[in-house]
Amino acid sequence: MPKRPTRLIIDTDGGIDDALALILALRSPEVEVLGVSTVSGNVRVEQAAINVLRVIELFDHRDIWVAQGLGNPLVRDPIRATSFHGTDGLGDSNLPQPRMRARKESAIDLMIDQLNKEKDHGLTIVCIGPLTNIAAVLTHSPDVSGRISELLIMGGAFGLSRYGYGNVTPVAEFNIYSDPEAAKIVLESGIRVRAVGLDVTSAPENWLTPRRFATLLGLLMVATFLGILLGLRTFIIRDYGMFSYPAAYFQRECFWQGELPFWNPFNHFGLPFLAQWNTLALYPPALIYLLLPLTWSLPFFCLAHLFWGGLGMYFLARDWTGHQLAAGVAGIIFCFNGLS
Ligand SMILES: [Ca+2]
Repeated sequence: MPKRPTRLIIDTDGGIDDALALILALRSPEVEVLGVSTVSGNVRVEQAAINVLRVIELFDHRDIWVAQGLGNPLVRDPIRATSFHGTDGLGDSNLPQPRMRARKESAIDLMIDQLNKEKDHGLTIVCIGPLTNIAAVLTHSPDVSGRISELLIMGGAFGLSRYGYGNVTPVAEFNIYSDPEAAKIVLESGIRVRAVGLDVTSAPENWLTPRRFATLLGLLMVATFLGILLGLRTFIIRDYGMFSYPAAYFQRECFWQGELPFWNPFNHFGLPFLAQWNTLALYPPALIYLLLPLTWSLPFFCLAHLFWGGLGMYFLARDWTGHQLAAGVAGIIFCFNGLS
């Protein structure tokens, strides 16, 4: 007999990742979404409801109830993440405004009603925003906690993996940081909680395997440097021909006249990014172009510099991904990026 889909309520603060989670749940045969409650967090609670309705209408799931929960954390002032999620919370995606409306009842009451109806199997509640709403449910109606079969939380940073550090402060993750008092109520309530923290959600192997990473970088290289790979273009155009040669010439002359040109604006022709070349005179291998004829010492210096940079990127990427191929592609890309 096919397994009965897990019935769940999603509690969300309306950000981009929340929309993706909602879409995944709507499209998954393993779960049945009964309702979506919104909470203050990434965006205001009203905007979160609008965002949920936009997604639900897009996927034609008008049977699911949507209701607003609490508009502020239990004790503190809200913090938002619109700089990350866009002013509308959905990356300013311009999805059409919804025709459906959120339910008039509070999401807290609807969740309590829904849980009271679930005498046999219990419901799973998935919280992907701050835990304000669920804390309010447990405070107003503690007896419903027995009808929550599982509470799944996307939140926290538990230091269990090398990625388990905070994204608001070094130790605090956004959802927990937004309403720590609510988190305390929920985590101490005794209900079965499974928390998926940044330890898991930030670990690159969970979203991009080294093989996919290498494939993406490889495709990027082909797309970006097609002309160079086909021999139709040379890469030594801008940095070498237009900027670095005159800058190096200027540096070399200064050097031989006993001056280090760090603050001399003539050395970067009024182009602030070229100021980086100033400090190159301090880089030990730079001695080669300061001491020897520029026509061959500067290209040699540039290529060696990129080679060492690429090698550094290789070791860094190998350390990050533990994957030789991905690290090799990253190293080559780094060199190409510097060459262009
Ligand atoms: Ca969220």
